[in-house]
Amino acid sequence: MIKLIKGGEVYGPHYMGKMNILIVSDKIGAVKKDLSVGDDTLEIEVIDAAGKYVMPGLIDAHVHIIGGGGEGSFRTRTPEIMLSQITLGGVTTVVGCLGTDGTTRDMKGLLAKARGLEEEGISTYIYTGSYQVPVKTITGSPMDDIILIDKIIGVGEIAISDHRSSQPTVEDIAKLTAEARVGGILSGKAGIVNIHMGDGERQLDDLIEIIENTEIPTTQFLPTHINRSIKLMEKGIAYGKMGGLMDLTTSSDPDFLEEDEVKASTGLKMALDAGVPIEQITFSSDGQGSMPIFNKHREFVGLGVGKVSSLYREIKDAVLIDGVSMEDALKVATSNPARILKLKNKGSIEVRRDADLILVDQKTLSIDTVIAKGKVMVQGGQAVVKGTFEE
Ligand code: FWO
Ligand code: ZN
Repeated sequence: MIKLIKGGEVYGPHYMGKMNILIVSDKIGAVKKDLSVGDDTLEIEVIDAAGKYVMPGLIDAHVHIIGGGGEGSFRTRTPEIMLSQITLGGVTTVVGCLGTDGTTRDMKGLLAKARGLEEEGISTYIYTGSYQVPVKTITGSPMDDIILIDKIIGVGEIAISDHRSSQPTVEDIAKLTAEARVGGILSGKAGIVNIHMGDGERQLDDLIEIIENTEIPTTQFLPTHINRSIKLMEKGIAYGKMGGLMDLTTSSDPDFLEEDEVKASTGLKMALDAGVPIEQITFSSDGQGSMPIFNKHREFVGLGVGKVSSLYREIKDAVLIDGVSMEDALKVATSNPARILKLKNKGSIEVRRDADLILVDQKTLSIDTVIAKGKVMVQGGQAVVKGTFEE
């Protein structure tokens, strides 16, 4: 019920120095240098954070929580995610989505899984839709889905510039984005449109055309997989410098690394060095999404599966390998997605925010403890809370 995290060095994600954190139920109750609780009859669980960094629990803004894939026919449909695959990666909030297959995977199943994961202890949201336009929804309208269904915060992942997209016109994209935007405005949500970027030549042109020719702001789009090729990474940086948001995918299966794919941690460094403001950059894992490889004739040749654990791995690599500051590396999966997706109680270590925290070893940066909504889910690097069917 009450926990005191003592002696940790806090990145909230801004560096706050040594602070003690009081957790009351599922919320952060206090963050203070010297924090002692007067009444010693109170049952307080003390967690020793000496030698640890304390950070906000990670937000993974693109996870195929009921599985995805199928691009190599039925046997390649990827498996649904289990709770500890999320928590062991330091992730305490996920946004679930559908992908290529919007037929055998549907919105009701996605919503049920999101509710299931919420019951198991983490925080979940979902995008309505899949790759396809018209958008496959629950109520029949993207706007109504966003207004009426609490967990739905936007539309996605809508595929463009990809041989698997439904080939939407610029007008199609503008109209669905207008629906998402007004749905968000009427429900206090982001109404974000998560755009799947393929490796086609048109790249971000459709989004740029909409931003230049309509009243829709750049912040309405969250284009992902920007680092899937060096060409798109460079275009993404130009898009970032005109104010666009850019989401880098952290899952890259070493066996199936596309020949010109840019590692997310490297892409982050490239974008920062090119002058893209850190606030416009996010990471997401594409967990349980398929990582299909097609040859130049667009024939399927192989398939990997995204992993949520890659999210923190790329944050760690950004710090240890690419020389990105800890604050900037953390922002891409904490305060930036929280702000962009309007997840009001998420993304930073502040009083009254949800008690989503991770403790990592200061020497190795490996994850030791994960707390979600005030409950210890991982301790000593082991999952102490498992999903319903995890042994
Ligand atoms: C990317 C999800 C892709 C699914 O282009 O979009 O296929 O439905 O599970 N994955 N299609 C992976 C690249 C970014 C490497 C998805 C996938
Ligand atoms: Zn995708």
